Amino acid sequence: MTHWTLYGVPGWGSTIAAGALAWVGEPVEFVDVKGFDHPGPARERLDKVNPLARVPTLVAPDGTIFTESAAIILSLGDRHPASGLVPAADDPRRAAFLNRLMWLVSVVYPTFTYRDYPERWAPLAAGQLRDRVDAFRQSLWRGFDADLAAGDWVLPGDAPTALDLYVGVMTHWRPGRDWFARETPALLAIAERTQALPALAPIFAKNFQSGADS
Ligand SMILES: N[C@@H](CCC(=O)N[C@@H](CS)C(=O)NCC(=O)O)C(=O)O
Repeated sequence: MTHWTLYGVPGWGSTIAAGALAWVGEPVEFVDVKGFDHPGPARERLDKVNPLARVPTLVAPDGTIFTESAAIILSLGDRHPASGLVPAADDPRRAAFLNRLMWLVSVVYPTFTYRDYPERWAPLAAGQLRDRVDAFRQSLWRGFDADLAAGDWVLPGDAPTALDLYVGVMTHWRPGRDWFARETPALLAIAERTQALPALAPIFAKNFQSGADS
């Protein structure tokens, strides 16, 4: 096998992996597992590769299975050090990159796990869980926006990194583009710059046709 295989759903977290693969120029076969979050054929298909049943799930040409977006980003960065996806070890932006990447996947991302399926976690208080997690996530995005230095990208300097890709994708999710435009305009401007990058524009166009936002 010479290509990567990405299991995902248009507009979901697999878009981060699809964007990173396009950024570094790796060929990929996309397997659409829409509906995997409920019992059925898509779930059975994904379970065979990733029993955690999450997207992105990415299978490397050597058969290695990635089930975490940050691992995908860092691994593609290792394979393509000149791509700019991940700042190199001696880049002064490296520490801030790692810190923000870990924050995105360990603090922001789980809010979707709990908010999108509140009945799994709090069947007797699903509405309350939804409201609290929505408010928490909004506070996270506001804090991120307030921390941004003036500039075109999340990190200082002229070049985008994978952090901009996360922002580009995640600002399509709740609380939605209108909220980001109103409350965190600097983040939204980064998202718009990112989705106009020539390597990424086709990925964003494919994943966020109307109705793909979650
Ligand atoms: N930590 C994982 C999170 C992946 C994740 O939660 N993906 C969501 C879709 S965007 C998912 O698969 N949700 C289904 C579920 O929680 O059942 C990552 O960074 O890749």
